[in-house]
Amino acid sequence: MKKILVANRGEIALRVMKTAKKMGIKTVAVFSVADRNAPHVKFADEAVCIGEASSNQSYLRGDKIIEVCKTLHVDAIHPGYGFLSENADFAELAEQNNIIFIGPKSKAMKIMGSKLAAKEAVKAFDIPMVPGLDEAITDVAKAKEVAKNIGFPILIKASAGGGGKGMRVVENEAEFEAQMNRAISEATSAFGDGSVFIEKYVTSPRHIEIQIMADMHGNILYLFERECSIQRRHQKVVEEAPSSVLTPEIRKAMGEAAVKVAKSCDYIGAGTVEFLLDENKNFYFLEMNTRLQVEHPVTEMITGLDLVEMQIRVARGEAIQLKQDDLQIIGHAMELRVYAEDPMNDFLPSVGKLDVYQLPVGNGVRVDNGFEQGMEVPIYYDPMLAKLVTYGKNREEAIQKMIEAIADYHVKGVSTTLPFGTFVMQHEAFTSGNFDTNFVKKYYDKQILEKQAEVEAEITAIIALKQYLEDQKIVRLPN
Ligand code: MV4
Repeated sequence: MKKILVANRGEIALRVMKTAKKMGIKTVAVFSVADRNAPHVKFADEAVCIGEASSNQSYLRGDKIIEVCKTLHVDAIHPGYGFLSENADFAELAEQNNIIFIGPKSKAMKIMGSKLAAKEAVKAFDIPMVPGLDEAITDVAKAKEVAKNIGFPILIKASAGGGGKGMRVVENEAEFEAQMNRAISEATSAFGDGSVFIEKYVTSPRHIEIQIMADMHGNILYLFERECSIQRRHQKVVEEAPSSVLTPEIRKAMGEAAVKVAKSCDYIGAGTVEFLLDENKNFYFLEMNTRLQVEHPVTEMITGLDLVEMQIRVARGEAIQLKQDDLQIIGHAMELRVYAEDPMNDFLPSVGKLDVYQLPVGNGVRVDNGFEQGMEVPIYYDPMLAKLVTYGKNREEAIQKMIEAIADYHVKGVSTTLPFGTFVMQHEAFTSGNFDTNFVKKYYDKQILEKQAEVEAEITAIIALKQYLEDQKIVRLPN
């Protein structure tokens, strides 16, 4: 494998190219007209413009990307996350053109892209699942009966869904039909597939996912968990590894269940198996994401592994040399997604120019970044600027480093989720580890950030005054 095309943009395109470069592999960037001067374009050995700004005309144009691969003699495509990363047809198209798709086979992508197909595939593997009906609702009366037997509240989910789309909570029998029809119409318009099914609604779960890595020789490892409960409307904001609630026994059970999920679809490469954990620490398989995830750095920090390097090696056909017992968790890692969004204004995208953009540096601080000072934040794509990752010997140290790194991260020109990160890191429910997926809804209020800003301004003023007085002393010394 001599040349890799990265079919993505922003921080993840850079992240992938850095590892390729380290491995002595040439890189090709593709870009839209909005990204002409983007860092991923400058970093790559070669770069090709593939279309207009909108994703539909650029980063989602699988046909154009394959053409670039053929013209530039590209050996493999890394899709990153989002865009074409979970598109089975694109993976197939690449293979048909003798280009390696760095990811699983399209068959695995197709199975896991459908929640109902995924449930069907794992059935034979004894994986714990939320009580429910594992087939699409066709008969409303029958579905109602099932819901009554499970007990309300129940959740109606879209089979093709993701990110909470087509999901509806039903509190009682009277609401059932109306909510079901909403879920069906939402799923139809969002995914072109109106299949929905029923599950018992777990009201205060933690969202914990297991990273797995599989090769073509039957080796499958689990690289432990990531805690992803701190999210806002299905958008993750803070992730960490390990989770503060898993015992070694539950970790092993979840890890082994994740490996079985991977086995059930002949998985190859990096994948993530999502679970819900209820108050009694029962875990349930939700779905599998067939890509490298945004939050993979926290796993890299606690395992010392480079997941992109492993993906590339596996895609080249190499066998994973590590055994499960070789792996251990060392330390604790925390990640904050730095979005160009305004936490004071309902997290609306905050576009504009990065008049000031200075990253924190230091021991245990990693920033996976895709922007530079002076750049405009384009309106066309996901507004994530960077991922701020900290690492410490324990959770307290990782949190403390995050608070300091946020203070050392200077952005002017757009609003960001950095102050929101400080709020999370200082909240008692977060520091104590006593939180679930309702954390943001339950505790966040923009007035808290307003207060936080006031306190910070006071502290800054006090520090400035102290410094001023110190300086006065120095000036006076010669007298
Ligand atoms: C659930 C659930 C409660 N009970 N399933 C949300 C997106 C999709 N990946 C699955 N999701 C959920 N499924 C049952 N049976 C609660 C959620 C959920 C959630 C899951 C993970 C992270 C954040 C979440 C926020 C709200 C709801």
